[in-house]
Amino acid sequence: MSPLTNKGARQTAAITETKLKRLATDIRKGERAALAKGISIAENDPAGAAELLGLLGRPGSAFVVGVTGPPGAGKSSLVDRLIESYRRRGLKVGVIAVDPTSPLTGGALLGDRIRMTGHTGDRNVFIRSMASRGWTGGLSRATSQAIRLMDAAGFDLILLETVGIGQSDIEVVGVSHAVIVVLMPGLGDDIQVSKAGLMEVGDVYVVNKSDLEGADAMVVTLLSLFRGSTRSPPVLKVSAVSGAGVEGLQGAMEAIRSKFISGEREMRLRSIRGMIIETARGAAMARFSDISESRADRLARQVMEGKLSIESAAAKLSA
Ligand SMILES: Nc1nc2c(ncn2[C@@H]2O[C@H](COP(=O)(O)OP(=O)(O)OP(=O)(O)O)[C@@H](O)[C@H]2O)c(=O)[nH]1
Ligand SMILES: [Mg+2]
Repeated sequence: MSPLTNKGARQTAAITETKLKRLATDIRKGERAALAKGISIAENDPAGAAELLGLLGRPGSAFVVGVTGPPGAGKSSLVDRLIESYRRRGLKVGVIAVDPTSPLTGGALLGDRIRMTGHTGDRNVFIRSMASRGWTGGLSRATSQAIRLMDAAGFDLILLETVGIGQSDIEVVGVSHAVIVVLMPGLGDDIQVSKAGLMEVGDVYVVNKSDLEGADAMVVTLLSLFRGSTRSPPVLKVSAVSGAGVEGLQGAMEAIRSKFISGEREMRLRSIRGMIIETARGAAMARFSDISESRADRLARQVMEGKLSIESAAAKLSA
């Protein structure tokens, strides 16, 4: 049974309904400790999270921006810059940094924390790292729920950083209203960029590290890629380190945000659609992880003995 509908398990779980109600009230008041607790529930107790979100009701008005791109492109540094400029405009900013567990990007957790510590004393900035634990389905659901919790807590803008290495990492940003794809000079040929699906998801493309050689060439590569497509998203050159071009990026994002504020249906629908998909994906993955190893062993023996095909065994296992 899906953990999202497992009411029986709820009754025996640690968090009582009274506590969840109090938590929902505190989250709506914007209390940080309550929000942190709510996100932990989203990470560890899918049924509790579903109940909590049910208590919180209709979504608020947070504008959700996904920030994705290859490891080390400068996403966290740029997020840090964006926090600064949105704070100057008086917005309450939430950040979810998804920490990949891939050995390729090991140490990202520490990196994210270090690069965003400038805001630790600011009550209007809430930064949360979520470990992917190599389990994308669960991550998708928890991420999507964390966004809704921050939204309920009154954040105006939520930045969601994910590493765009694989399709599933990129799909996580499908819950956003707008997506910034962060690239950098010398990333290699266009095929590499388009293969990861990054060329489809971005509303704004950033060539970060413009202080380094090769930024112009990267911009030219991107523009030429879009010439063959039906879209022509902005391609901006930025240096998160020097701050050059950050205002331009901010301007491009504000143009998108003002469409969102004026009630652009498509953008809202896209995010809700993404959240439904990610939550369903999470539930499916959770169901899958319940699959018993011993059943798989039994099925393997039947396949070996020629009694069953791999396909029918897989169908039986996932039934
Ligand atoms: N020269 C230069 N270096 C930069 C710039 N922006 C970021 N960096 C450096 O690039 C490295 C990676 O930056 P991060 O912001 O951690 O990149 P990231 O994309 O968040 O990395 P992961 O989360 O690990 O994928 C750090 O050493 C930064 O200091 C830039 O504009 N110019
Ligand atoms: Mg990062």
